[in-house]
Amino acid sequence: EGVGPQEYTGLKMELVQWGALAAPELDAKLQGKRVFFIAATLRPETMYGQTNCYVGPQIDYGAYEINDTDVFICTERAARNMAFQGVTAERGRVHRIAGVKGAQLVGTLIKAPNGHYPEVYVLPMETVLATKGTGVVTSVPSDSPDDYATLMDLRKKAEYYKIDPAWASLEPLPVISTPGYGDLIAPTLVKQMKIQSAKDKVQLAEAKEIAYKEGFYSGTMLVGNFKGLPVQEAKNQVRDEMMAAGLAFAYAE
Ligand code: A2H
Repeated sequence: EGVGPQEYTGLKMELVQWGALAAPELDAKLQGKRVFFIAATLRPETMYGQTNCYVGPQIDYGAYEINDTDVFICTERAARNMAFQGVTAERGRVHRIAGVKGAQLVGTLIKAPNGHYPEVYVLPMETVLATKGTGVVTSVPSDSPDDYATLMDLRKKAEYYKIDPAWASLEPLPVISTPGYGDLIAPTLVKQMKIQSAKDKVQLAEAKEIAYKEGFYSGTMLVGNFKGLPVQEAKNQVRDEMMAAGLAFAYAE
């Protein structure tokens, strides 16, 4: 972060089935549309390892009409940015079909593009910022310490977080190997640094920094079409491949 725009990959996670708290209202309002949750990521090469997706339970989201067929679920802020980045049919125009709180989206089943697990559930994450990206964060617990710590919290206290334990049951998968931290860098760091929960902000920030640098500079792909390649080479190739397949698009802010 700092100078210049941040280049995200906007991942199109297609709706499979609304959770009980969003259906039947959204079902009715979005009938006949293709609906996508849009996750903003800086690590497109890790998408093979998605196990779930996160939204902020207190955050306001909307269903935005993008063109004749497609509707995106994200924050209003992100929808406006996209409308000026050539994502919408009509430049600058944002039409909100429905509003929805993050908490209502929890339990929704969506597709995970490029994921080994083809479908994943939407789960709550308290630390999602409404002011960054799309407000939707796809979860890769193998490579993101934040994603892993939150997943462990959710598993420990499923009832408190009002989730079905089955929604958080997919296991982290090896995606990238690094010399210093093996095949599952995020779980390894969380254990080594004795991080207890997603509330351990200072240690998690440090773990995030290590995982990002180590993964980028020393990581090797373990899966996918660029298996065996250094992450530094694979990253943009995976991104280009996903964009060409219509699974993702460029999103900057
Ligand atoms: B990353 P930066 Cl595997 N609130 O994607 C909190 N976090 C958000 C967010 C928001 N509104 N929007 C995006 N993010 C997350 C993958 C990943 C990410 C891995 C490892 C590290 C990592 C899978 N989650 O990010 O502050 C998204 O998670 C660590 C840098 O704009 C996005 O990339 O630099 C990243 O944070 C963007 O963070």
